[in-house]
Amino acid sequence: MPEVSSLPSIDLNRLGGAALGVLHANRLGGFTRPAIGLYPHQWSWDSAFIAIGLRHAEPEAARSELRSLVRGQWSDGRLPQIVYTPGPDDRYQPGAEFWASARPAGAATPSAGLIQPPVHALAALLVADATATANPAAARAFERELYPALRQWHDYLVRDRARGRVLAEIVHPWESGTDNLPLWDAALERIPATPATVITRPDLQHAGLGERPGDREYAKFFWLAEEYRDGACRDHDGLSFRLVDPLFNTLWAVSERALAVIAERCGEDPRPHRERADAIERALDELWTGDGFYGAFDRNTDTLIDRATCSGLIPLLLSNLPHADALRATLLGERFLGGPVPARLVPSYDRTAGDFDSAQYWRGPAWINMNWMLALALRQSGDATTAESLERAILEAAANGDPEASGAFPEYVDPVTLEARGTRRFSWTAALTLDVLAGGSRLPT
Ligand code: 2M8
Repeated sequence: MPEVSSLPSIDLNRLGGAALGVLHANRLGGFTRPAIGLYPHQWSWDSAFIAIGLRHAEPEAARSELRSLVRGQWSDGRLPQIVYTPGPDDRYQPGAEFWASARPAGAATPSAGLIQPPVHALAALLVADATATANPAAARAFERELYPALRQWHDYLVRDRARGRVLAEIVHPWESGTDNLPLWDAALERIPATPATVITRPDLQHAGLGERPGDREYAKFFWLAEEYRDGACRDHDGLSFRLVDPLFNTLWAVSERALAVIAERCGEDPRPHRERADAIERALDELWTGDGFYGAFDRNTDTLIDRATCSGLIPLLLSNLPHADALRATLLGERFLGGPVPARLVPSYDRTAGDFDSAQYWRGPAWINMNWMLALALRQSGDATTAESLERAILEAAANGDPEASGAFPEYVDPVTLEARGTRRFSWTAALTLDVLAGGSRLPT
């Protein structure tokens, strides 16, 4: 946790209170919307980060966040990208009706057919541990309740997304969580920008076009979503977008380790989870570019995409990583934190690239979840100084001058000036602020 004295301009108690206030305001029944207006439903990996932060202040709400997501689980085990809650604030596109034809018959909850990075088992373990301090029985009951769902979720990844290989593929940029990251550009080049859906872009009422994906990218996103939906959301080698994402697979390995701990506590066999984590960690080497960062592998063209992005730094979370020193050097170097004008937070994309844009969504700005993960990784690998400076910048970015003002808890920020971008009062920014204020998290080994 950053030294209080080193943050003279921020009242940390006020910041914590305001962060919790944002989460309360964004809560809808048993879950938390990422942001009122722009994201009015439950998002999969957002809820995991939200639960991680909430666990310090309200462990019961953190448990409910994950339970609520699991209620949307499909019969094949997938945890959907979005669990929809139709209501007055539901102008999000694509909405529940977009996916209706592909949803399994009898599904209780409207949801999307896509998925998001599997960070849920890690969240479940952290939430259970936080619960155990005050209420060990509730913690064990929660683990027993969630274990089967989380196991089925990971089994889906093995069966349908790895399909005989070790690493899982994503079939849509939305599944990466980093929608328009430059890692996806080459694959998107081949995708038609001619979806059948009429796209209305309600998102642009909440953030300017200069800070959101472009219309052409949106058209391709919809074309790909339609292709997947119209094939009943079945996974196969004929899909037009099949990428192996370093972020997605790293979080899967971390989550398998967390699930091993949960399995053991539930009297189940932890070994399959550890073996999978080991195998994923070894296979990640296929994504090493040799240039100081991990890339993404395109399974349709058999090529390694070697753009330097925040996702390619996330394997730092793994212990015993063969390229840890080179990866840390890249993180500290001119592409990310270093350079003539040092950045306060790790940008989403290589600052030396000609098309870097400090305001454009996942093509330059710094995101709090990425920086939170990298701070955690750095602390675990012994670089407490950089970890602390990232955490300090996370708090400053979250407060954005005044934690109770409308500019606070931005979705993303300029990596150098920390100026707010995207929507405000964004839930995972608030939740991970609470985690930093509480001293941070540790990963299972
Ligand atoms: C963003 O993605 C959604 C689609 O899932 C969108 O742009 O409409 C991403 O930042 C993603 O990571 C996040 O989960 C979602 C909700 O916060 O918003």
